[in-house]
Amino acid sequence: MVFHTRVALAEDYDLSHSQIDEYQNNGHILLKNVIPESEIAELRTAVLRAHEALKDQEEDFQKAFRITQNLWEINDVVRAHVLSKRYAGIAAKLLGCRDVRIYHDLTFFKEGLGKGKPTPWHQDGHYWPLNTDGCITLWVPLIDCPVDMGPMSFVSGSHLNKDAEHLPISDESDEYISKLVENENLSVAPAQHMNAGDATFHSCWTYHAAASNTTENTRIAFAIAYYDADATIPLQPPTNERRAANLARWFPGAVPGGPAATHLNPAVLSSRD
Ligand SMILES: O=C(O)CCC(=O)C(=O)O
Repeated sequence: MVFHTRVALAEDYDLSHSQIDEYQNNGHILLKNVIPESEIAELRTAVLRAHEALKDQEEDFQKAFRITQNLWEINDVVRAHVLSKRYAGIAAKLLGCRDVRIYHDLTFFKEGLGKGKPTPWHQDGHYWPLNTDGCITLWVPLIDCPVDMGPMSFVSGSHLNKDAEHLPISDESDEYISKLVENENLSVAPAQHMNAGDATFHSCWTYHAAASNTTENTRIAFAIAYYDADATIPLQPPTNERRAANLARWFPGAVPGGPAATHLNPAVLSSRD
């Protein structure tokens, strides 16, 4: 079974030049069938199991979603996906770098029946403690995700600024970005239906949000965050408490000015299988 998983996950994803341009211009893209269909059910089971095992570390973000992180450390199936050259190959091509490293993985459960509130507009860059803008997140629903389940919306081109860098995800970030969108007439790419296994990729600087989940089912989504494999740890101390916490958690032992490359951050494309 594990052998079968590795073969499917090693298959290259056929990414066109125009898709790479689209990502680089907009800071986000939706790609179909990123997870091979044959692998979705097994990954979903593994993610649910690993999430349960990490339940005592679950965090609830203002009722918008519940997360657990780094499932790949405790589950072999999740690890095979997180270290898959298929997904990392897409991330590296979109970023235009030779290889990517793992920042961390995470679940994003949004409750159904409207209990899962809207995800506020925010910029992930507030949280990333790295010396590079080459940061990208793959976000994939593990069940079909119609628009009323809360797939993400993005502001196209917003990855070219850091206007909301000072704000963590909150009502304040939502209000701040909503005003920017309105006042500057920014281009919002509305959420689109995603089948299980379709994935969005977004830059850590792209404004993004999601609506409430009004379906009967919990939205089960999984994400893998990658960055340019040659990134370093900034020389200056982290500029906010969340970056400081993430530096300690995801880069244990890394030193200011040194490579962002601890045992938790394998370079996926150059690793041996
Ligand atoms: O799942 C969500 O609603 C939000 C996800 C998100 O903010 C992210 O992947 O960066």
